Amino acid sequence: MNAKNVVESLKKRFPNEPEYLQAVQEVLESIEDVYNQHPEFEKANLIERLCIPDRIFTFRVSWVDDKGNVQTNMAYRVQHNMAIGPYKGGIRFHSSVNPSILKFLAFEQTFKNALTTLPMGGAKGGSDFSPRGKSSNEVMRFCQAYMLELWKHIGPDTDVPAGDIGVGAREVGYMFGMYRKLSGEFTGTFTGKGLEFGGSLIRPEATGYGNVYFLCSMLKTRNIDIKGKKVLISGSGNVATYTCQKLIQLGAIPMTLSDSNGYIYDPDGITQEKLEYVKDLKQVQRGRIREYAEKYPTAIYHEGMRPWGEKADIVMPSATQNEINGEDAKKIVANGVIAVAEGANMPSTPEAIATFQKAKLLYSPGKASNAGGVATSGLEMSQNSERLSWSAEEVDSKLKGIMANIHENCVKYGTEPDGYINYVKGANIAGFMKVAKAMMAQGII
Ligand code: NDP
Ligand code: 2IT
Repeated sequence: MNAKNVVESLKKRFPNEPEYLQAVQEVLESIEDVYNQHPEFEKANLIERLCIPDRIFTFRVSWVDDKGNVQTNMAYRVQHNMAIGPYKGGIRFHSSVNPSILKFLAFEQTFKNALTTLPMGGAKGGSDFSPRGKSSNEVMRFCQAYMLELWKHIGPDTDVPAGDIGVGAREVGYMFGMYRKLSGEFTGTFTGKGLEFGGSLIRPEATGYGNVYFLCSMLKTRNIDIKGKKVLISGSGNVATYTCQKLIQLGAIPMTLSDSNGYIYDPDGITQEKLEYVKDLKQVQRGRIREYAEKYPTAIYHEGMRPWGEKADIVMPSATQNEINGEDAKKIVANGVIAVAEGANMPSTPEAIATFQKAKLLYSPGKASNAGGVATSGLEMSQNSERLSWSAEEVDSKLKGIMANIHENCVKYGTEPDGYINYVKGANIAGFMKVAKAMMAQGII
Protein backbone atom coordinates (compact mmCIF):
# COMPACT_ATOMS: atom_id res chain seq x y z
CA MET A 1 0.00 0.00 0.00
CA ASN A 2 0.94 3.55 -0.48
CA ALA A 3 -0.42 5.34 2.56
CA LYS A 4 -0.43 8.59 0.62
CA ASN A 5 -2.78 7.16 -2.05
CA VAL A 6 -5.31 6.03 0.52
CA VAL A 7 -5.18 9.37 2.30
CA GLU A 8 -5.54 11.20 -1.04
CA SER A 9 -8.58 9.12 -1.94
CA LEU A 10 -10.14 9.77 1.49
CA LYS A 11 -9.41 13.50 1.08
CA LYS A 12 -11.45 13.47 -2.13
CA ARG A 13 -14.33 11.58 -0.55
CA PHE A 14 -14.40 13.56 2.71
CA PRO A 15 -12.95 16.96 1.78
CA ASN A 16 -14.52 18.88 4.66
CA GLU A 17 -13.25 16.65 7.46
CA PRO A 18 -9.75 17.90 8.43
CA GLU A 19 -9.58 16.32 11.90
CA TYR A 20 -10.66 12.92 10.54
CA LEU A 21 -8.06 13.08 7.75
CA GLN A 22 -5.37 14.18 10.23
CA ALA A 23 -6.01 11.18 12.49
CA VAL A 24 -6.15 8.72 9.57
CA GLN A 25 -2.96 10.08 8.01
CA GLU A 26 -0.98 9.71 11.24
CA VAL A 27 -2.01 6.07 11.66
CA LEU A 28 -1.52 5.05 8.03
CA GLU A 29 1.94 6.58 7.84
CA SER A 30 3.13 4.74 10.91
CA ILE A 31 1.74 1.30 10.01
CA GLU A 32 2.85 1.30 6.36
CA ASP A 33 5.87 -1.01 6.84
CA VAL A 34 3.91 -3.60 8.79
CA TYR A 35 0.99 -3.41 6.36
CA ASN A 36 3.27 -4.09 3.43
CA GLN A 37 4.41 -7.32 5.07
CA HIS A 38 0.82 -8.61 4.80
CA PRO A 39 -0.34 -8.74 1.15
CA GLU A 40 -3.54 -10.47 2.30
CA PHE A 41 -4.60 -7.19 3.94
CA GLU A 42 -4.35 -5.37 0.60
CA LYS A 43 -6.43 -8.05 -1.17
CA ALA A 44 -9.19 -7.64 1.41
CA ASN A 45 -9.11 -3.80 1.09
CA LEU A 46 -8.63 -3.79 4.82
CA ILE A 47 -7.44 -0.21 5.07
CA GLU A 48 -10.55 1.39 3.63
CA ARG A 49 -12.78 -0.86 5.69
CA LEU A 50 -10.82 0.11 8.80
CA CYS A 51 -10.78 3.85 8.10
CA ILE A 52 -14.44 4.33 7.14
CA PRO A 53 -16.91 3.92 10.02
CA ASP A 54 -19.40 1.06 10.01
CA ARG A 55 -22.26 3.58 10.30
CA ILE A 56 -23.12 7.07 11.52
CA PHE A 57 -26.45 8.08 13.04
CA THR A 58 -27.24 11.78 12.47
CA PHE A 59 -30.33 13.36 13.98
CA ARG A 60 -31.94 16.55 15.18
CA VAL A 61 -32.59 16.99 18.89
CA SER A 62 -35.35 19.38 19.96
CA TRP A 63 -35.77 20.53 23.54
CA VAL A 64 -37.39 23.35 25.49
CA ASP A 65 -35.21 25.86 27.38
CA ASP A 66 -36.09 27.49 30.71
CA LYS A 67 -37.74 30.44 28.96
CA GLY A 68 -40.05 28.13 27.02
CA ASN A 69 -38.20 28.54 23.71
CA VAL A 70 -37.82 25.46 21.51
CA GLN A 71 -34.15 24.79 20.73
CA THR A 72 -32.65 22.45 18.15
CA ASN A 73 -29.23 20.83 18.03
CA MET A 74 -27.50 18.40 15.70
CA ALA A 75 -26.55 15.08 17.26
CA TYR A 76 -24.60 12.00 16.18
CA ARG A 77 -23.26 8.57 17.05
CA VAL A 78 -20.39 7.21 14.98
CA GLN A 79 -20.14 3.42 15.27
CA HIS A 80 -16.69 2.92 13.83
CA ASN A 81 -15.61 -0.69 14.28
CA MET A 82 -17.03 -3.73 16.10
CA ALA A 83 -14.47 -6.39 15.18
CA ILE A 84 -13.13 -7.01 18.68
CA GLY A 85 -16.13 -6.13 20.86
CA PRO A 86 -19.25 -3.97 21.24
CA TYR A 87 -18.91 -0.36 20.08
CA LYS A 88 -17.47 1.67 22.94
CA GLY A 89 -16.62 5.33 23.35
CA GLY A 90 -17.66 8.60 24.88
CA ILE A 91 -20.19 11.29 24.06
CA ARG A 92 -19.06 14.91 23.60
CA PHE A 93 -21.30 17.92 24.12
CA HIS A 94 -19.55 21.05 22.80
CA SER A 95 -20.45 23.80 20.36
CA SER A 96 -17.61 22.69 18.03
CA VAL A 97 -18.91 19.11 17.58
CA ASN A 98 -19.31 18.07 13.92
CA PRO A 99 -18.99 14.83 11.90
CA SER A 100 -15.26 15.35 11.27
CA ILE A 101 -14.42 15.64 14.97
CA LEU A 102 -16.55 12.65 15.93
CA LYS A 103 -15.15 10.54 13.08
CA PHE A 104 -11.58 11.27 14.18
CA LEU A 105 -12.46 10.43 17.77
CA ALA A 106 -14.22 7.16 16.83
CA PHE A 107 -11.29 6.15 14.59
CA GLU A 108 -8.77 6.84 17.38
CA GLN A 109 -10.99 5.04 19.88
CA THR A 110 -10.89 1.85 17.82
CA PHE A 111 -7.09 1.58 18.14
CA LYS A 112 -7.03 2.80 21.73
CA ASN A 113 -9.59 0.22 22.80
CA ALA A 114 -7.62 -2.53 21.07
CA LEU A 115 -4.55 -1.47 23.07
CA THR A 116 -6.34 -1.91 26.39
CA THR A 117 -6.45 -5.71 25.78
CA LEU A 118 -10.17 -5.63 26.66
CA PRO A 119 -12.91 -6.65 24.18
CA MET A 120 -14.21 -3.26 23.02
CA GLY A 121 -14.82 -1.86 19.53
CA GLY A 122 -14.63 1.86 18.74
CA ALA A 123 -17.34 4.56 18.69
CA LYS A 124 -17.96 8.20 19.58
CA GLY A 125 -21.05 10.38 19.77
CA GLY A 126 -22.12 13.85 20.67
CA SER A 127 -23.87 17.04 19.83
CA ASP A 128 -23.16 20.73 19.19
CA PHE A 129 -25.13 21.40 22.39
CA SER A 130 -22.97 23.16 25.00
CA PRO A 131 -23.87 22.53 28.67
CA ARG A 132 -21.90 25.66 29.64
CA GLY A 133 -24.30 28.41 30.82
CA LYS A 134 -27.30 26.06 30.81
CA SER A 135 -29.30 25.23 33.94
CA SER A 136 -29.31 21.65 35.22
CA ASN A 137 -32.93 21.33 34.12
CA GLU A 138 -32.00 22.38 30.60
CA VAL A 139 -29.12 19.90 30.56
CA MET A 140 -31.50 17.17 31.77
CA ARG A 141 -34.08 17.94 29.09
CA PHE A 142 -31.40 17.94 26.40
CA CYS A 143 -29.95 14.60 27.61
CA GLN A 144 -33.42 13.07 27.64
CA ALA A 145 -34.17 14.36 24.13
CA TYR A 146 -30.82 13.01 22.86
CA MET A 147 -31.58 9.59 24.35
CA LEU A 148 -35.10 9.54 22.90
CA GLU A 149 -33.45 9.04 19.50
CA LEU A 150 -30.24 7.17 20.39
CA TRP A 151 -31.60 4.58 22.81
CA LYS A 152 -32.65 2.14 20.10
CA HIS A 153 -29.13 1.93 18.69
CA ILE A 154 -27.24 1.18 21.93
CA GLY A 155 -27.18 -1.66 24.46
CA PRO A 156 -24.82 -3.62 26.71
CA ASP A 157 -23.70 -5.91 23.86
CA THR A 158 -24.04 -3.46 20.95
CA ASP A 159 -22.82 0.01 21.93
CA VAL A 160 -21.87 1.36 25.36
CA PRO A 161 -21.43 5.17 25.57
CA ALA A 162 -19.60 7.14 28.30
CA GLY A 163 -18.43 10.71 28.98
CA ASP A 164 -16.09 13.07 27.15
CA ILE A 165 -15.89 16.88 26.89
CA GLY A 166 -19.05 18.39 28.37
CA VAL A 167 -20.35 15.00 29.51
CA GLY A 168 -19.55 14.03 33.09
CA ALA A 169 -21.34 12.24 35.91
CA ARG A 170 -24.37 14.56 35.75
CA GLU A 171 -24.98 14.08 32.02
CA VAL A 172 -24.30 10.31 32.12
CA GLY A 173 -26.83 10.04 34.97
CA TYR A 174 -29.54 11.85 33.00
CA MET A 175 -28.86 9.86 29.82
CA PHE A 176 -28.74 6.53 31.65
CA GLY A 177 -32.01 7.35 33.43
CA MET A 178 -33.83 8.01 30.16
CA TYR A 179 -32.23 4.99 28.46
CA ARG A 180 -33.33 2.72 31.30
CA LYS A 181 -36.89 4.04 31.16
CA LEU A 182 -37.19 3.67 27.38
CA SER A 183 -35.61 0.22 27.21
CA GLY A 184 -37.38 -1.06 30.33
CA GLU A 185 -34.20 -2.84 31.39
CA PHE A 186 -31.45 -2.18 33.90
CA THR A 187 -28.25 -3.02 32.02
CA GLY A 188 -24.71 -1.73 31.94
CA THR A 189 -25.38 0.43 28.87
CA PHE A 190 -23.19 3.47 29.75
CA THR A 191 -20.05 3.66 31.80
CA GLY A 192 -19.02 6.44 34.15
CA LYS A 193 -22.30 5.90 35.98
CA GLY A 194 -22.87 6.94 39.59
CA LEU A 195 -21.57 4.47 42.20
CA GLU A 196 -25.13 3.80 43.40
CA PHE A 197 -26.26 2.47 40.02
CA GLY A 198 -23.45 0.36 38.64
CA GLY A 199 -20.58 2.84 38.28
CA SER A 200 -17.05 1.64 38.99
CA LEU A 201 -14.80 3.03 41.67
CA ILE A 202 -11.78 4.82 40.11
CA ARG A 203 -13.56 5.43 36.75
CA PRO A 204 -13.71 9.20 37.39
CA GLU A 205 -9.99 9.23 38.21
CA ALA A 206 -8.91 6.68 35.61
CA THR A 207 -7.92 8.77 32.59
CA GLY A 208 -5.76 11.18 34.58
CA TYR A 209 -4.31 8.51 36.86
CA GLY A 210 -3.61 6.25 33.87
CA ASN A 211 -1.80 9.04 32.05
CA VAL A 212 0.47 9.61 35.06
CA TYR A 213 1.15 5.85 35.35
CA PHE A 214 2.09 5.83 31.67
CA LEU A 215 4.30 8.90 32.15
CA CYS A 216 6.13 7.13 35.01
CA SER A 217 6.84 4.15 32.71
CA MET A 218 8.22 6.52 30.07
CA LEU A 219 10.42 8.31 32.63
CA LYS A 220 11.68 4.95 33.89
CA THR A 221 13.16 4.15 30.48
CA ARG A 222 15.57 7.04 31.16
CA ASN A 223 15.88 6.47 34.92
CA ILE A 224 14.17 9.77 35.71
CA ASP A 225 12.19 10.21 38.95
CA ILE A 226 8.88 12.09 38.77
CA LYS A 227 9.39 13.58 42.23
CA GLY A 228 9.90 17.36 42.19
CA LYS A 229 9.21 17.67 38.45
CA LYS A 230 7.24 20.74 37.35
CA VAL A 231 4.27 19.95 35.11
CA LEU A 232 2.15 22.07 32.73
CA ILE A 233 -1.44 20.83 32.48
CA SER A 234 -4.10 22.26 30.17
CA GLY A 235 -7.82 21.93 30.84
CA SER A 236 -9.57 21.89 34.19
CA GLY A 237 -12.11 19.15 33.59
CA ASN A 238 -12.14 15.46 34.38
CA VAL A 239 -8.82 14.49 32.82
CA ALA A 240 -6.88 17.58 33.96
CA THR A 241 -8.15 17.37 37.55
CA TYR A 242 -7.21 13.76 38.17
CA THR A 243 -3.90 14.10 36.34
CA CYS A 244 -3.14 16.90 38.78
CA GLN A 245 -4.24 14.76 41.75
CA LYS A 246 -2.01 11.79 40.93
CA LEU A 247 0.95 14.09 40.22
CA ILE A 248 0.55 15.67 43.66
CA GLN A 249 0.36 12.21 45.27
CA LEU A 250 3.63 11.24 43.61
CA GLY A 251 5.47 14.42 44.64
CA ALA A 252 5.43 16.22 41.27
CA ILE A 253 4.45 19.90 41.09
CA PRO A 254 1.55 20.88 38.79
CA MET A 255 1.99 24.54 37.77
CA THR A 256 -0.91 25.31 35.42
CA LEU A 257 -4.56 24.57 34.59
CA SER A 258 -6.70 26.17 31.88
CA ASP A 259 -10.06 26.46 30.15
CA SER A 260 -11.06 27.82 26.78
CA ASN A 261 -10.70 31.41 28.06
CA GLY A 262 -7.15 31.27 29.46
CA TYR A 263 -4.78 29.61 31.91
CA ILE A 264 -3.55 30.07 35.48
CA TYR A 265 0.11 29.73 36.52
CA ASP A 266 0.69 29.07 40.20
CA PRO A 267 4.36 29.72 41.08
CA ASP A 268 3.90 27.87 44.39
CA GLY A 269 2.47 24.79 42.66
CA ILE A 270 -1.08 23.43 42.84
CA THR A 271 -1.60 21.55 46.11
CA GLN A 272 -4.34 19.04 46.98
CA GLU A 273 -6.15 21.74 48.94
CA LYS A 274 -6.14 24.08 45.94
CA LEU A 275 -7.22 21.20 43.72
CA GLU A 276 -10.24 20.54 45.95
CA TYR A 277 -11.18 24.19 45.36
CA VAL A 278 -10.87 23.64 41.57
CA LYS A 279 -13.06 20.52 41.72
CA ASP A 280 -15.77 22.43 43.55
CA LEU A 281 -15.36 25.45 41.24
CA LYS A 282 -15.74 23.34 38.08
CA GLN A 283 -18.08 20.55 39.13
CA VAL A 284 -20.41 22.26 41.63
CA GLN A 285 -20.25 26.01 41.00
CA ARG A 286 -19.55 25.49 37.28
CA GLY A 287 -17.22 28.52 37.35
CA ARG A 288 -14.19 29.55 35.28
CA ILE A 289 -10.48 28.90 35.94
CA ARG A 290 -9.79 32.66 36.14
CA GLU A 291 -11.44 32.56 39.60
CA TYR A 292 -8.47 30.50 40.87
CA ALA A 293 -6.26 33.60 40.66
CA GLU A 294 -8.85 35.58 42.64
CA LYS A 295 -8.86 32.93 45.36
CA TYR A 296 -5.06 32.43 45.36
CA PRO A 297 -3.58 35.85 44.51
CA THR A 298 0.01 34.62 44.02
CA ALA A 299 -1.26 32.77 40.93
CA ILE A 300 -1.39 34.64 37.61
CA TYR A 301 -4.25 34.38 35.11
CA HIS A 302 -3.40 34.77 31.41
CA GLU A 303 -6.50 35.58 29.39
CA GLY A 304 -6.75 34.08 25.90
CA MET A 305 -3.48 32.14 26.18
CA ARG A 306 -2.33 28.53 26.50
CA PRO A 307 0.26 27.45 29.08
CA TRP A 308 2.93 26.07 26.74
CA GLY A 309 5.36 28.99 27.06
CA GLU A 310 5.95 28.43 30.80
CA LYS A 311 9.14 26.72 31.97
CA ALA A 312 8.63 23.15 33.22
CA ASP A 313 9.90 19.57 32.98
CA ILE A 314 6.75 17.81 31.78
CA VAL A 315 3.75 18.74 29.61
CA MET A 316 0.35 17.01 29.90
CA PRO A 317 -2.23 18.47 27.46
CA SER A 318 -5.66 17.52 28.82
CA ALA A 319 -8.20 19.83 27.13
CA THR A 320 -8.85 19.26 23.43
CA GLN A 321 -7.53 18.43 19.92
CA ASN A 322 -4.82 20.51 18.23
CA GLU A 323 -4.13 22.60 21.32
CA ILE A 324 -0.32 22.35 20.82
CA ASN A 325 0.84 23.66 17.44
CA GLY A 326 4.29 23.66 15.85
CA GLU A 327 5.26 26.98 17.41
CA ASP A 328 4.15 25.84 20.88
CA ALA A 329 6.17 22.65 20.42
CA LYS A 330 9.30 24.65 19.60
CA LYS A 331 8.88 26.62 22.83
CA ILE A 332 8.34 23.40 24.78
CA VAL A 333 11.54 21.89 23.38
CA ALA A 334 13.51 25.13 23.88
CA ASN A 335 12.41 25.20 27.53
CA GLY A 336 14.04 21.82 28.11
CA VAL A 337 10.90 19.75 28.66
CA ILE A 338 11.70 16.03 28.94
CA ALA A 339 8.29 14.43 28.41
CA VAL A 340 4.92 15.14 26.80
CA ALA A 341 2.14 12.73 27.84
CA GLU A 342 -1.20 13.36 26.13
CA GLY A 343 -4.36 13.18 28.22
CA ALA A 344 -6.56 14.72 25.53
CA ASN A 345 -7.23 13.07 22.16
CA MET A 346 -4.91 14.35 19.39
CA PRO A 347 -3.89 17.53 21.27
CA SER A 348 -0.66 17.91 19.24
CA THR A 349 -0.69 18.90 15.56
CA PRO A 350 1.45 16.82 13.15
CA GLU A 351 4.05 19.64 13.18
CA ALA A 352 4.21 19.53 16.98
CA ILE A 353 4.64 15.73 17.01
CA ALA A 354 7.45 15.95 14.45
CA THR A 355 9.18 18.60 16.60
CA PHE A 356 8.95 16.45 19.75
CA GLN A 357 10.23 13.36 17.98
CA LYS A 358 13.07 15.18 16.26
CA ALA A 359 14.21 16.47 19.65
CA LYS A 360 13.92 12.88 21.01
CA LEU A 361 11.53 13.86 23.76
CA LEU A 362 9.58 11.18 25.55
CA TYR A 363 6.30 11.70 23.70
CA SER A 364 3.17 9.57 24.05
CA PRO A 365 0.05 9.93 21.87
CA GLY A 366 -3.32 10.08 23.60
CA LYS A 367 -4.43 6.73 22.26
CA ALA A 368 -1.74 5.12 24.43
CA SER A 369 -1.48 7.37 27.46
CA ASN A 370 -5.16 8.30 27.93
CA ALA A 371 -6.43 4.73 27.42
CA GLY A 372 -6.86 4.25 31.18
CA GLY A 373 -10.26 5.93 31.02
CA VAL A 374 -11.83 3.58 28.52
CA ALA A 375 -9.94 0.63 30.04
CA THR A 376 -11.64 1.30 33.36
CA SER A 377 -14.92 1.65 31.47
CA GLY A 378 -14.21 -1.89 30.26
CA LEU A 379 -13.73 -2.91 33.90
CA GLU A 380 -17.07 -1.25 34.74
CA MET A 381 -18.72 -3.35 32.01
CA SER A 382 -17.21 -6.51 33.51
CA GLN A 383 -18.49 -5.61 36.99
CA ASN A 384 -21.97 -4.87 35.59
CA SER A 385 -22.02 -8.23 33.78
CA GLU A 386 -21.18 -10.15 36.93
CA ARG A 387 -23.39 -7.84 39.05
CA LEU A 388 -20.56 -7.21 41.49
CA SER A 389 -18.50 -4.16 42.49
CA TRP A 390 -14.77 -4.34 42.92
CA SER A 391 -12.81 -2.36 45.52
CA ALA A 392 -10.94 0.80 44.55
CA GLU A 393 -7.64 -1.04 45.19
CA GLU A 394 -8.60 -3.86 42.82
CA VAL A 395 -9.65 -1.52 40.02
CA ASP A 396 -6.59 0.71 40.47
CA SER A 397 -4.27 -2.27 40.41
CA LYS A 398 -5.89 -3.56 37.18
CA LEU A 399 -5.57 -0.05 35.69
CA LYS A 400 -1.87 0.02 36.56
CA GLY A 401 -1.41 -3.39 34.94
CA ILE A 402 -3.19 -2.29 31.75
CA MET A 403 -1.13 0.92 31.45
CA ALA A 404 2.09 -1.06 31.99
CA ASN A 405 1.01 -3.48 29.27
CA ILE A 406 0.27 -0.66 26.81
CA HIS A 407 3.71 0.80 27.55
CA GLU A 408 5.36 -2.59 26.92
CA ASN A 409 3.55 -2.91 23.59
CA CYS A 410 4.71 0.58 22.55
CA VAL A 411 8.29 -0.39 23.38
CA LYS A 412 7.92 -3.69 21.50
CA TYR A 413 6.57 -2.18 18.26
CA GLY A 414 8.02 1.32 18.47
CA THR A 415 11.70 1.02 19.41
CA GLU A 416 13.86 2.44 16.61
CA PRO A 417 17.38 1.27 15.67
CA ASP A 418 18.99 4.06 17.76
CA GLY A 419 16.97 2.98 20.83
CA TYR A 420 14.51 5.91 20.69
CA ILE A 421 10.99 4.73 21.51
CA ASN A 422 8.55 6.03 18.91
CA TYR A 423 5.36 5.70 20.96
CA VAL A 424 3.20 6.84 18.03
CA LYS A 425 4.45 4.00 15.86
CA GLY A 426 4.32 1.49 18.70
CA ALA A 427 0.74 2.30 19.68
CA ASN A 428 -0.53 2.44 16.12
CA ILE A 429 1.04 -0.86 15.06
CA ALA A 430 -0.05 -2.74 18.20
CA GLY A 431 -3.63 -1.45 17.93
CA PHE A 432 -3.82 -1.94 14.19
CA MET A 433 -2.56 -5.54 14.19
CA LYS A 434 -5.17 -6.67 16.70
CA VAL A 435 -8.12 -5.12 14.84
CA ALA A 436 -6.73 -6.16 11.43
CA LYS A 437 -6.36 -9.82 12.43
CA ALA A 438 -9.90 -9.87 13.85
CA MET A 439 -11.32 -8.33 10.67
CA MET A 440 -9.45 -10.76 8.43
CA ALA A 441 -10.75 -13.74 10.41
CA GLN A 442 -14.33 -12.51 10.14
CA GLY A 443 -14.46 -12.11 6.35
CA ILE A 444 -15.69 -9.29 4.12
CA ILE A 445 -18.59 -7.72 6.01
P1 NDP B 1 -14.19 18.07 30.43
O1 NDP B 1 -15.39 18.61 29.75
O2 NDP B 1 -14.31 17.52 31.79
O3 NDP B 1 -13.05 19.18 30.45
C1 NDP B 1 -12.61 19.76 29.27
C2 NDP B 1 -11.64 20.87 29.61
O4 NDP B 1 -10.98 21.30 28.43
C3 NDP B 1 -12.34 22.09 30.18
O5 NDP B 1 -11.49 22.75 31.05
C4 NDP B 1 -12.60 22.91 28.93
O6 NDP B 1 -12.74 24.29 29.16
C5 NDP B 1 -11.35 22.64 28.13
N1 NDP B 1 -11.65 22.77 26.71
C6 NDP B 1 -12.61 22.14 26.00
N2 NDP B 1 -12.61 22.53 24.73
C7 NDP B 1 -11.63 23.45 24.64
C8 NDP B 1 -11.14 24.23 23.57
N3 NDP B 1 -11.68 24.15 22.35
N4 NDP B 1 -10.09 25.06 23.83
C9 NDP B 1 -9.55 25.14 25.07
N5 NDP B 1 -10.00 24.42 26.13
C10 NDP B 1 -11.00 23.60 25.91
O7 NDP B 1 -13.60 16.97 29.42
P2 NDP B 1 -12.54 15.81 29.74
O8 NDP B 1 -11.60 16.21 30.79
O9 NDP B 1 -13.31 14.56 29.91
O10 NDP B 1 -11.79 15.68 28.33
C11 NDP B 1 -10.58 16.38 28.03
C12 NDP B 1 -9.87 15.68 26.88
O11 NDP B 1 -9.55 14.35 27.27
C13 NDP B 1 -10.67 15.55 25.58
O12 NDP B 1 -9.77 15.61 24.49
C14 NDP B 1 -11.24 14.14 25.69
O13 NDP B 1 -11.56 13.62 24.42
C15 NDP B 1 -10.07 13.42 26.33
N6 NDP B 1 -10.36 12.16 27.02
C16 NDP B 1 -11.31 12.08 27.98
C17 NDP B 1 -11.52 10.89 28.65
C18 NDP B 1 -12.48 10.76 29.78
O14 NDP B 1 -12.53 9.67 30.38
N7 NDP B 1 -13.23 11.77 30.14
C19 NDP B 1 -10.78 9.67 28.29
C20 NDP B 1 -9.75 9.89 27.31
C21 NDP B 1 -9.58 11.09 26.70
P3 NDP B 1 -14.16 25.03 29.02
O15 NDP B 1 -14.82 24.85 30.34
O16 NDP B 1 -13.80 26.45 28.72
O17 NDP B 1 -14.90 24.39 27.90
O1 2IT C 1 -11.73 9.30 24.65
C1 2IT C 1 -12.02 8.42 25.48
O2 2IT C 1 -11.34 7.39 25.59
C2 2IT C 1 -13.18 8.65 26.35
N1 2IT C 1 -13.78 9.71 26.28
C3 2IT C 1 -13.63 7.55 27.28
C4 2IT C 1 -14.49 6.56 26.54
C5 2IT C 1 -15.14 5.51 27.41
O3 2IT C 1 -15.92 4.75 26.83
O4 2IT C 1 -14.87 5.42 28.60
